[in-house]
Amino acid sequence: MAQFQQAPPALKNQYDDDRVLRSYLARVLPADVLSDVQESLAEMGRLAGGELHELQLADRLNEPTLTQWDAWGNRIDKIELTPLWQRAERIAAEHGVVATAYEQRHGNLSRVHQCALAYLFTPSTDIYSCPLAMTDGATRTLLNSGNQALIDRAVPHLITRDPKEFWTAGQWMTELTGGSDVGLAETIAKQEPGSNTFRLYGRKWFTSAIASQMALTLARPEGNPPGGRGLALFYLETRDAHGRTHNIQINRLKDKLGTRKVPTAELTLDGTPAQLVKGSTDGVRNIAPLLNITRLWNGISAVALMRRGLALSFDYASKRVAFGAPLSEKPLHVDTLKTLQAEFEAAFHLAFYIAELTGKSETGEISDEDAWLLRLLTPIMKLTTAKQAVMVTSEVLESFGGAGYVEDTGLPVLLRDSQVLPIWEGTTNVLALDTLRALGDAQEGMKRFERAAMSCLEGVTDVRLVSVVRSALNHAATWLVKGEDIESGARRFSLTLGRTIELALLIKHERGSSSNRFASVGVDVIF
Ligand code: MFK
Repeated sequence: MAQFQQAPPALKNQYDDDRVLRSYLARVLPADVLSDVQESLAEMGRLAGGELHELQLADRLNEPTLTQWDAWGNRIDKIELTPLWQRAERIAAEHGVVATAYEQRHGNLSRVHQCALAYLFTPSTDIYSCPLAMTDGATRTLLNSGNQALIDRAVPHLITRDPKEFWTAGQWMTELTGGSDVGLAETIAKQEPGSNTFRLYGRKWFTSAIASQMALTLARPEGNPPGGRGLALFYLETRDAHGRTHNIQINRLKDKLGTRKVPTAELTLDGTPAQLVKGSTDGVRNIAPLLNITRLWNGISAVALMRRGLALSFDYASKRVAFGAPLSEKPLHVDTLKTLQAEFEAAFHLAFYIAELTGKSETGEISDEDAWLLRLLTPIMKLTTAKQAVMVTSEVLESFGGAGYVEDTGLPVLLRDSQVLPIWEGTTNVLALDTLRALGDAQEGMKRFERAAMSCLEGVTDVRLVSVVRSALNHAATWLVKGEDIESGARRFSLTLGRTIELALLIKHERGSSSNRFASVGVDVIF
């Protein structure tokens, strides 16, 4: 008896196949820069759609392990990464997924190039973007600190393309007392007499990617006052030349809903040697550059996971026949996918706009107004794209019917991994409050935001598009003027700003490029 066989979804070269990324790069990169970066992106797209994706499916059931004791009773706290992650680390180093931003072959556009690499790399590596994000953030933080000894010691490792020399960095902030409220941290730093070295004592409760060679962490030098200002930013190396930890006990790995390849640990620091990075106070302020870079990675990862889900779903729609025709010929199915595609495209343009502004900020080519906008839009982008990723990946699973709910299709991990995006690096509510702070004077800040959004529409003649943006801006501004219970409305307000600027950027892109396939869909579904 002939048996029905269902062809599974397949991936092509993930760069060649990505109309959104390609049309964006064609708009923002000068022709010579585009031609220079294309080979690296096509190669990453080939890996992501081929070798890495196959390895990801084969690696599905593997997880990192912690071995606390050796056979002879010695404490070793050894972490073993899965084969996918071991390969991902090598590829990340060789292809400069962090380094590209710092080599600056293309000035401020190097950040866009690097984010495009990260976007292609992320969805085939089960969130290897986590250690890379922290590595990138630590590099930026050390460079900004001006601490030349630490820069000379660590940065060459963080941005090398040689896998043997490559280090990743951890970011240890969260303690039992404070996840979001970092200022409550209890870790104490005791200075060694007659030395610049401190010893750290405390518990870190949620330390991602514990296999890193170094970490930036917060601790309170003895005698400092409570709160974030009394904390200081410290640099530490996790192990000695023999692989022994520097007085760090790894108590256990977290049993998480998703990001299961990420070895996230609970730690006890019991006299861990550490160096001050910048002054002996204001740790929260001094670690902020790291937060802003990892929030950018959060957004890039959000759009990358959306894109992966949609690439698989669009491919499957052409293969899956039901009720007499492929799903790609069913108007309701196509409408559903287009709606998701519009969400993804809007999120994509906001995330990459932050990459553009970050690049300008890093090379000192940013205007005061754009620096203000970067500070405001970073939390807005993070919170908006993270919510979109959870929604889109959930819908992607549904677009496969029951297959989307079955583990060995490799689909459920998309939703599980997306669910971390609104949580880590600041929850939606924490970032909404940060948005209010970054806005500054609310009325004046809103006017500046309006100017930024409306400048995207210059030359747009479609009154319907312009009026949708204008009415969303008026809605937000009117709510601010009322001044009622600002804090309780902060999430709705921030999401309104996020979706408004996304729409404005989507329109700007469609006006500036040859492709306008989804513009009209975008307006309908974004509002
Ligand atoms: C896929 C890739 C994603 C990456 C994966 C990485 C995995 C790592 C997982 C994690 O580590 S998750 C844990 C992440 N934790 C957070 O993101 C903390 C969330 N909480 C906040 O962001 C709070 O708003 C904050 C801790 C900053 C509040 O702390 P405080 O002690 O109340 O500080 P305060 O007074 O708000 O800010 C202190 C200074 O920092 C102020 O400047 P001044 O001293 O000049 O007044 C702030 O303006 C400044 N500041 C705070 N956030 C800033 C910032 N400056 C610039 N940018 C920011 N984002």
